[in-house]
Amino acid sequence: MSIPFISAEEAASIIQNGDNLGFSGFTASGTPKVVTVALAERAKELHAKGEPFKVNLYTGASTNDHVDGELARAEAVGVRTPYQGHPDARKLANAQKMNYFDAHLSHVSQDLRYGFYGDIDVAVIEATEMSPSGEIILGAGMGMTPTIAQMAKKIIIEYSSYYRTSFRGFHDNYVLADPPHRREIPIYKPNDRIGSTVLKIDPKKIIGVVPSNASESIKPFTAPDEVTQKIGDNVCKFLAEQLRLGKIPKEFLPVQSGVGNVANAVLYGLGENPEIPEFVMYTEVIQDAVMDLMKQGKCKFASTCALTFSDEAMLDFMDNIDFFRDKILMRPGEISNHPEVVRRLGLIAMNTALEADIFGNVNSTHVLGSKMMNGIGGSADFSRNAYLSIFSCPSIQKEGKISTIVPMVSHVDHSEHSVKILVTEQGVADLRGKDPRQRAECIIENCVHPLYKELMWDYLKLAKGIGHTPHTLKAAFALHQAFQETGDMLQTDFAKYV
Ligand code: 0RQ
Repeated sequence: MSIPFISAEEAASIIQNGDNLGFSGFTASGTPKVVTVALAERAKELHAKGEPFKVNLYTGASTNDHVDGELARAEAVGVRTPYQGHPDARKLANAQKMNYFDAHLSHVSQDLRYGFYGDIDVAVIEATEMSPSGEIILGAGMGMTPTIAQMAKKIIIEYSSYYRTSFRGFHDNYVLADPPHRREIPIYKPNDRIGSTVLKIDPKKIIGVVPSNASESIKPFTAPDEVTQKIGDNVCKFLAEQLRLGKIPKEFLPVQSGVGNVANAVLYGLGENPEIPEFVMYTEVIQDAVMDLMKQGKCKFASTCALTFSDEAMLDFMDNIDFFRDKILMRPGEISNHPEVVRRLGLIAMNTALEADIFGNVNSTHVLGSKMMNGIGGSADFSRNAYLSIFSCPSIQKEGKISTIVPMVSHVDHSEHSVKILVTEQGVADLRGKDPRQRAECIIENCVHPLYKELMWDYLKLAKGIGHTPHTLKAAFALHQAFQETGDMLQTDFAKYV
């Protein structure tokens, strides 16, 4: 059967108000780039005529300006899940103009298949190769694509000519059977392939193919500054020490790393530290640093859900694609982040906190308890199940007006039970085997910025002797309140609470 080429506008015209849409990709990589722009235009035209038009977006993780940016600016988003990182989408979520709910990335595919969120009316999937029988080679990110392709009633393919070399062989398409029929996931080493290189789609569901030539538009990360460099050094020194002590096996363990500048600095640090042996990764995103580490021979293999390379690094990747063919496997987020595999492989998981409290609870998502930043992403999929879970952040933000270490976090994403090691540029707090009071002393001593140390000790004195986890509730958010009232946490006055 022949599948017609259609324009982005024609594709957008089949999407109805209230539809549930599933998009390919993970982070910006592999997401649609042209149909969503036409859809945002359509929404604006309908809104101008006074007609309602909103769609519900189900994606692998964050997207790009072509998806979250365009549709947020058109105020055309109803429900949105699971992770977004675009300033315009964030604005909409915080203004309560879209129904954003945050979810663990490993959960969303199965929750969709369980029927928790209804049907997928239309899927938009980026392909780099395609056969008339519906066999697809995906692009630089997998996300939830195998599940949405299976569930969608109608499918639009964005056929990308941007990828000038074949991506065949990088993907591991696999959909889990659902309970009560699920079996173990047969991944025993990060490079075990369990699925198919091609995604098979029922061609009867494909309503058209839209040509696209857009890049992922990912900017390179800024080079590590003094603070991120110090955090990276602290993590690497700690891991080297754990190896020496035999608390990490001498072969080392697979590494998972979040996104951002700190994550990049840690990875470069691993590359430079002669005590860290060659390693492999089992992770959800790989960024530019991993490409460099592969070229140096330090990182031997990476299982990931996406290649979140800057445009510049992606061109380099395509020029050297044969070098990377046996070193990278892309899997659906449900598999790259699956707790079963994370626990079995024994990952060293490294993720980022917005704030942490002196007892080891971590907030990765909400500023001052209510303003959504990006979402939990895959951080909890990994940290709860890792061999060793490390959280890091700078000890202060906004020129010292914010301490990222506080008496009580204003929102909890990772509880004290999932956080084994906390790292700032000040040092490392090893929380393993410590009771809450001991954890508080360890964190204040090692991680809190000198500007805030005395305040933290004052809080602990105020709460002394109160129960197992010493808190005095009237003062637990004193730093946050001082920031809201004066714009500076250093204005906290615990004398008020005595
Ligand atoms: O503000 O943007 O105005 O400069 O927050 O902070 O230090 O630049 O950190 O970019 O690495 O992001 C947790 C958000 C960190 C990210 C988070 C302000 C700060 C700055 C950003 P500006 P930084 P990063 C893999 C795993 C959750 C998901 C996850 C994240 C801005 O890492 O989304 O880990 N993680 N997924 O000034 C007020 C505080 C603050 C604060 C920072 N305590 N209070 N503002 N800021 N701390 C990815 C996926 O799952 C796909």
